[in-house]
Amino acid sequence: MGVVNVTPDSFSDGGQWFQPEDAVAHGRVLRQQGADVLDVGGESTRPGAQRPTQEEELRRVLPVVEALCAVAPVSVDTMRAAVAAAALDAGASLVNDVSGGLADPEMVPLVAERGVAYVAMHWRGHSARMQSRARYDDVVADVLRELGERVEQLLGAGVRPEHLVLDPGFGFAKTPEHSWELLRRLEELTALGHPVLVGTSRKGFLGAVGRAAGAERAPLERDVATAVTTVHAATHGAWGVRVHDVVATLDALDVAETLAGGPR
Ligand code: PMM
Repeated sequence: MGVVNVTPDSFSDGGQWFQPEDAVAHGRVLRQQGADVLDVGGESTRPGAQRPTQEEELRRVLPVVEALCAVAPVSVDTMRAAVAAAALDAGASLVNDVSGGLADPEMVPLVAERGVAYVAMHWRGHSARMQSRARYDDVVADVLRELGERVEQLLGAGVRPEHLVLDPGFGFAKTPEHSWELLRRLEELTALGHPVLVGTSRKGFLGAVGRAAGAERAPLERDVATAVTTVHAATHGAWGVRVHDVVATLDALDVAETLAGGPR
């Protein structure tokens, strides 16, 4: 899944693709590079971010979704049911909701009614205050339990089990140590019986590795570390990865597959 952020302030690529024409051009490049799905989002979820209005979010994502649907399957990265509905009307085929249906009570009924694929991410509140909620007894067990509650609500509302994808939400109400632990024990997350999406790309916990340990590597310099986590995800049960650098991702996966004796 290639990331297309139509935002002025995303931590990972803030502002680079804020103009619709730049976002569309970027999406086309990611598709040519091999992305299976393009994930279009208009709200930055970095810690402390302020939310755009619904009108502003629609203004950002709709033209980009419309244009990119012609070149690839598109998912819309939104917590708002009205934005998801408009994107589905414009041709999107998947809803990626970082709140797992908790931010907008209309989201779960919408997804059930439309019968579309839905990514439910583990979430404990909007970005402005999420890091104060990074408290767990056992992060993997707690995330599994809370995602299980989301699954129950979604299935109860009529979402078909085969349409559900789960995501542990790396960096969302998680300290770096929580994210590392979730990644280490990724296979436990498949216990709920749904495909698992992994979104580690350029996240903060990858900013303090190698010679940057103790310092902070800039988000754009985290693609090598991301590629390593991608190979780990692919070999530990993940269904998909949400990434900014599609070339590095596919190269890393190709190397891992070849080393494991797969086809060349
Ligand atoms: N992370 C971000 C945005 N959307 N969606 C899912 N399903 N999983 C994630 O981990 C996730 C997401 C924030 O990262 P960005 O600013 O690079 O888009």
